[in-house]
Amino acid sequence: MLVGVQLPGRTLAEVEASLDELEALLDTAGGEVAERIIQRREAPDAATYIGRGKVAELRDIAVEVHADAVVFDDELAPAQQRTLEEGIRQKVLDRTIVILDIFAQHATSREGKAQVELAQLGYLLPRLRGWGQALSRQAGGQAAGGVGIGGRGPGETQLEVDRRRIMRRISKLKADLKDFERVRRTKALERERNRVPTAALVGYTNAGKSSLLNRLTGASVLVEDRLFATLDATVRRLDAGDGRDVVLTDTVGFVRKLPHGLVEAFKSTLEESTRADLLLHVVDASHPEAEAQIVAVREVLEEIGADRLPEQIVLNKIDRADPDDLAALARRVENETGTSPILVSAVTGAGIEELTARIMQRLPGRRLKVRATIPFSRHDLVAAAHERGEVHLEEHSGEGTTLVATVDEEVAIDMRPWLEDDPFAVEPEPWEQR
Ligand SMILES: Nc1nc2c(ncn2[C@@H]2O[C@H](COP(=O)(O)OP(=O)(O)OP(=O)(O)O)[C@@H](O)[C@H]2O)c(=O)[nH]1
Ligand SMILES: [Mg+2]
Repeated sequence: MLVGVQLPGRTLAEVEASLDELEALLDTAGGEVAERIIQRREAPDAATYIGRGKVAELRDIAVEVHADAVVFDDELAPAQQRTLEEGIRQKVLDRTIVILDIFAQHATSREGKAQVELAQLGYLLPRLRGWGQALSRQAGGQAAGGVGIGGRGPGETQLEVDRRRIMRRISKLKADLKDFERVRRTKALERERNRVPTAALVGYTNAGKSSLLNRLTGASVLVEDRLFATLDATVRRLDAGDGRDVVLTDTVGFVRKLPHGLVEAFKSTLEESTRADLLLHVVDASHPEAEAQIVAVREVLEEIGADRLPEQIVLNKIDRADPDDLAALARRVENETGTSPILVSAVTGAGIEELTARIMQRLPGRRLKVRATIPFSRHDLVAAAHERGEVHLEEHSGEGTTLVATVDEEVAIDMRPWLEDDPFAVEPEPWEQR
């Protein structure tokens, strides 16, 4: 049974859309929805979130529809969850635990698993108190009755042991994640040194990021009509056919009310996108909530410090979007960002060439080390080397100007006829072998 609360400033449609999404999340996690309840409130109730009167009502409805869990659309405070569980006499869950559960099911890499476990333990720790307090309350009663011994009830002792064990585990996970991060940093530095421009696919979960990566690079990343199919970062080379070298990354999708603990835990994976030269913000243009999803994605980008990067909106799934809605969406995006969105379908391949062209157009070129003797008739290339590169050595002779320089790739391409060796030969990068 799903429960949403409509607070002032939120329309019923917004609450319904959020519950639709919670239903999709639940479906992905392996649950089935029997009933949904929406309660209007001026503010969440501190003790019960939905209000005391509503709790008894929920208990009756839960029995009636045979619900074995009641799922709230917002993260509940630990005390609220406990009070609700006592009042409804059913398992009480919230959006956060459902998302954590999906992440736990989908994590495959060691890093992904460690990240999810860290977020889960962070969620669990303040909620341990629940049964611990109930038990120590009993023991406390005994102690107050004059027994003296056992003032620390067994519940509390056990709770302390559990808590300490969890804290140790959290420290271990954090240390492990630091190691993973170091490896990731090294790889990123390597790319930086080689100046390979990178575009990162970002966007709402299920928008089609992995499908686009596959389309653009011939990769075979798992694509599924499930939320959070991708949890790990994948890096692939994009061949635009002009000899330039560009890298594309795919990573975990975002969702509204993404638990903060998860963002924290996944920070290093998510930061993969903050190092990109261009964000390809993929949007499911056939989704009725497309614009709200754009906003939600930007909120997470801001949280990870990626909101200042150049952004290219990619409206995907145009094969199943309503043409009028699509045109209106594209217009609004263009007005707001000042850049026209690219319209594509990862399934039919429509618009993919335009997308590749736009990526190449908006990415800075690679820099290459060149050695060449340029004839005087092409002195413009020497000037370009100064303007768009660094000249290490310049000598004039009867033949022309001999240069050793590090220049933008386009300049190197123009110099091709006079280059002494081939700076375009590219060794496969170690990170490509993943
Ligand atoms: N009709 C249509 N379906 C698409 C298109 N692109 C992707 N899909 C479908 O949308 C679903 C999600 O695609 P993914 O590529 O896994 O999406 P994602 O953004 O990587 O999702 P997560 O990794 O779960 O965040 C799959 O069922 C795809 O087949 C498209 O252009 N048209
Ligand atoms: Mg994916």
